[in-house]
Amino acid sequence: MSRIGPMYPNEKPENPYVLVSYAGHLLGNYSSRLCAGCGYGIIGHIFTRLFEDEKLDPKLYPLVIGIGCYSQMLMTVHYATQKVLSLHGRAPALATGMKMANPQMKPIIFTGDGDCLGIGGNHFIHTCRRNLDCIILIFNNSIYAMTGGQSAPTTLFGAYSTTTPYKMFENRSDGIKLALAAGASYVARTTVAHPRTFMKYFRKALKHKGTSVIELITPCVTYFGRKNLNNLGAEYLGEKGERMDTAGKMIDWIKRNSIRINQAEFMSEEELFNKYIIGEFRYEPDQPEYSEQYAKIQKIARGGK
Ligand SMILES: Cc1ncc(C[n+]2csc(CCOP(=O)(O)OP(=O)(O)O)c2C)c(N)n1
Ligand code: SF4
Repeated sequence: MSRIGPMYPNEKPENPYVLVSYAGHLLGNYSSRLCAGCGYGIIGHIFTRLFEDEKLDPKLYPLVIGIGCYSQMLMTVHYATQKVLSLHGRAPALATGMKMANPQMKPIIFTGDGDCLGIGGNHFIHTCRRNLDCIILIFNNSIYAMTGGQSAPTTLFGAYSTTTPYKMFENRSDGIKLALAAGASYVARTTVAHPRTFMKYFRKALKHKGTSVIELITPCVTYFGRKNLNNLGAEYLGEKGERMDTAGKMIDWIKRNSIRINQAEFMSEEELFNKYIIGEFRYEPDQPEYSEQYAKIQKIARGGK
């Protein structure tokens, strides 16, 4: 029988990645402290798979983790990963110090939309500006989840949250635009509904020398989904909505609101209102990288030695 659509290599029938997760290694089974249906479960699992398949050296690829619900991915990620938790929003600063102490390293930063674009916005900007060799994974669930669902700089216009009971009225921050303006050399956005795309971007970021920013749109069912309807942003058109109180409804909403970059070019601002543009926005592998430039300056300062 002929098959329509892309062909993928066969998946292994029994998933071997659970056993290399931290919880799997410890307990022999999957365990998580995340809510049922949280997108971080998907992300942690894909990351573990990438870590295992790419045979990453844990000492050269440390995880530098900010503060948020995603910090709980510690149980899901590969048991062998070297993990360091930073202060809220300060993971890029900590990663910069680690990279400069050992330039062979390529820190992988886990950060939330609130952590990265709110509290730690300044650290994010200057890491991108320096083009430090690291991977910044921004998990955007449109909310400050861990502290009870307050609105974040990324909260969509018209969304309900704990601190916007009469709807969000501020403009939202766009992490991709910020990364581009600040100077990161590889910038991409995808969602947990597109796991293969994430794997592709992550592998590209591993080979890239410079700051790679990958934003992942991910569902927080508990604080975002339960408070909002799936016609968010289309309410002004009078469409009836359904409460996004399950992972399925949220993932469906994320898919329907993700517009590929090449499609977005032909859409008006109104059509792109409250949408997520997904794809690769910049790939400049030849931009000078910070630790390499710093080494050259050190050599000059030491009289060429
Ligand atoms: C300097 C500082 N301010 C505030 C907090 C409280 N705080 C901890 S986690 C968090 C929200 C994190 O949100 P986000 O980064 O979006 O991650 P999520 O919980 O949504 O995964 C806040 C405000 C803190 N720990 N430190
Ligand atoms: S509150 Fe939201 S982000 Fe946090 S674990 Fe639950 S679903 Fe995930």
